This record gives sequence, structure tokens and C-alpha cells, in this order.
Amino acid sequence: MLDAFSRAVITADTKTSCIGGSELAALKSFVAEGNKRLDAVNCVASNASCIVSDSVSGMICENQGLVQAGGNCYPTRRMAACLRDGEIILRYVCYALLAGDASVLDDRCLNGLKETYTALGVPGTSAVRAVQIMKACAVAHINNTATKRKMDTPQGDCSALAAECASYFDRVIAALS
Ligand SMILES: CCC1=C(C)/C(=C/C2=NC(=C\c3[nH]c(/C=C4\NC(=O)[C@H](C)[C@H]4CC)c(C)c3CCC(=O)O)/C(CCC(=O)O)=C2C)NC1=O
Repeated sequence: MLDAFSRAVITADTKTSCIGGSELAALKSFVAEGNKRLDAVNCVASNASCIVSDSVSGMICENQGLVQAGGNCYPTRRMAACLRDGEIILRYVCYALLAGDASVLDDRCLNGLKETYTALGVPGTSAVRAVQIMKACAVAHINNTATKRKMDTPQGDCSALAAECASYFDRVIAALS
């Protein structure tokens, strides 16, 4: 598992070069913007159950066969497994956002997930739909535009962190597609 710092070392090492000006500048800004990053992670993590339940219910609204006999969210045991998976995925996205690197998400969550889903008959297109909704929710929470759940954080521009978070969801979508 890597973070922004160990990633910079590995990248420099593969080029057999020292960590130079631009890499140091990037790490410096990672540190300088650290509080913003922590707030962004907190915006998502403290709204996790809201984000997950909204996404799974949105997915089901659009495809109600999922909760009928034969659907993969039927019976309640599967519904519970689906909600749990949504929480797991969101948690790993939060770890990646905190570390500033996707490797924890790739290695510990996404590796083999598509194969697991295929083996269990979990429909990938529905899982992707739930992840797309989670992405929209998380971006809104980071940008503090989720009107009914405003966080009491200093006002500032978190669009770069929102985009970074969106990119982690895109990795999940790519891994399940
Ligand atoms: C390391 C992180 C990690 C992940 C990611 C993980 C996923 C994971 N999801 C599973 C099941 C499952 N996952 C789902 C999920 C869904 N069904 C749907 O229709 C939706 C599309 C979707 C929710 C969005 C369901 C329904 C099951 C149970 C399937 C079954 O037993 O038939 C299973 C099989 C074992 C179990 O049921 O607990 C695993 C291993 N486990 C882990 O340890």
C-alpha cells in the first residue's frame, strides 16, 4: 500500500533519479492542503450511511427486479450484503482519498472483486449504477453543495479534492465494468 509520499519515492526510484523540484512541490502542496483533505475525507466518511443507503435505494428504484424473487438483493440477506459492499467500497475510497493514492483501493478492495461478483451472480451493471450515485453524493458532500447536510467547515475551493475522489470512484467503475 502506497501514499503520496511512498509513491513519489517509488516513481523516482524506477527512473533512478532523486526526488526533484516538481515532485517536492507536489508533496509540499499535499502537506499544505492537508487540512482540506482531512475535511474532505470527513465530509464523506461522516455521511457514509446516508451516501450508501441513497445509492442502493436509487439503484433499486431504477431496477425493482433486484428486490423481487430471483433478484440479487432478494432476500434480505442479500440486501444486507449489498449495503455492506457499498459501505466497504466507500470506506476504501475514503482511505485512498486520505492517502492521496489509489493503491489501497486497488489492492485490498478491487483486486478480484469483479470475479467474485461474477461467481456470485451479483449484477455488475447494477453495482456500477450504485457506485455512480455514490460518486455524485460524495462529490456534493466534498464541495459542500449537499444542501441538507452542510458541513461546518471553513469555506474554500475543494474542487480538486472532489475531482480526485471522483477518480477513485471511476477506478471502481472500471474494475466492475
Ligand atoms: C475486501 C473488501 C471486500 C469486498 C469488496 C467484498 C465483497 C463481497 N461481496 C459478497 C457478496 C455479495 N455482494 C452483494 C452485492 C450486491 N448485490 C446487488 O444486487 C447489488 C448490485 C450489489 C450491492 C451494490 C450481494 C447481494 C452479495 C451476496 C450474494 C450471495 O450470497 O448470493 C461477497 C461474498 C461473501 C459474502 O456474501 O459475504 C464478497 C467477498 N468482501 C470483502 O471483504
